[in-house]
Amino acid sequence: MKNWLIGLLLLALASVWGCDAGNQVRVAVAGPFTGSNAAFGEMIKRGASLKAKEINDAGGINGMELFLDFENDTGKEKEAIAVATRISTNPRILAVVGHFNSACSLRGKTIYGRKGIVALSPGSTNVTVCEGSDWMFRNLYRDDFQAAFIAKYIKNKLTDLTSVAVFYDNDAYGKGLADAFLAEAEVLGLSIVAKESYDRDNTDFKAQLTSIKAKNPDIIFISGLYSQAGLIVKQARESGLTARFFGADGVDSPDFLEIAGEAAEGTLLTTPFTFGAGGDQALKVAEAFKTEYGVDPDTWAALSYDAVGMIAEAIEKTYKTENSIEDKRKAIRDYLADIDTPEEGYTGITGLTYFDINGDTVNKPAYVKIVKDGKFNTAEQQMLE
Ligand code: ABU
Repeated sequence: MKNWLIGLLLLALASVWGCDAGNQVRVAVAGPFTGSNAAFGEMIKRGASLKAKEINDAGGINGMELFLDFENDTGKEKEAIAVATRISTNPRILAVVGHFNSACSLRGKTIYGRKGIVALSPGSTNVTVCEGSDWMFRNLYRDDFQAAFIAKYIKNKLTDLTSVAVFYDNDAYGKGLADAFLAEAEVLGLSIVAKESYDRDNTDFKAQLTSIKAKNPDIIFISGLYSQAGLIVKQARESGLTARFFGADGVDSPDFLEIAGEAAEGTLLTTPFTFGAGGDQALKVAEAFKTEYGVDPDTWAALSYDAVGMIAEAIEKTYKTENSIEDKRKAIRDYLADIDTPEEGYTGITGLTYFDINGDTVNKPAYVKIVKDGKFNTAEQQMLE
């Protein structure tokens, strides 16, 4: 038989099985594996891989190997479109864990919806990521919740800091979070004395910091990602700014500490997860992660670990060899959409995940961390009630 004919036959079989010839089921993991937020991508890759390894060591999913296809969106919208197209047209891929950046998830949303494949994000927090699609899910809070939380924390827990500057990344995440923060700040009567923005590719923030310094804020809310936030706090201290810094989950990466150095001290930030709050199972996974990779896992490794676990459970419960790839993908979607009460929730190391009608997770709390002695610590004052 001619080679091209054999190839075509194999592709047709893969399309029916939703797996490759080696008794595998395939799930894509899409994230920024290179580029300016690659530290997130590395943790996502490791957390996802650890869960897949555990599943495979325990016999796989109904005897099939779980194979992860890592797809690098570089954290950029254009690349996310290419990645989403490649994934959704690959007849061997059953579902997606990703994307991480909200702007990338928003770009993938239409493509995944059109092709009927689930994307479960372990990191995108922009409010609109899941809205208007049956195929988008996430296992962490949204930015309307996160922004209101930060505004209330400043108002109620940092009572000696009364004037606030907002410095935001001009993308779907940074701007969306800053807008939601400003709306809540107005409700609470917080005094906003400055508002500045930057683009992701910036490395010099001195012009905006000079404007902010002129308004003499007590605290600066940075609504953006760790790589720029690290430079911002460093350059702020070099410019003589003495204000406290508050970041959100985009700052929650060990690389923030590396980039900012001593200037990071005292920075507060919100996060959807801390290993301290995760209980024994989370600590066991943290230990296994450190043994495997030689470093501690971060929040994104944990959420990715859980996202892979959730998708694997959905495959386990719904997979039928004889189904078409479209039906296999749809069955995964229907299974996840049915996880809509605490009783039906998926218990992972980051807590209980269940979805509302949009595919959003609404029950998970925010925690506050503070940088002390060059490390992230759980802040003494939390606001879990
Ligand atoms: N939520 C952390 C930053 C990633 C994003 O939502 O764009």
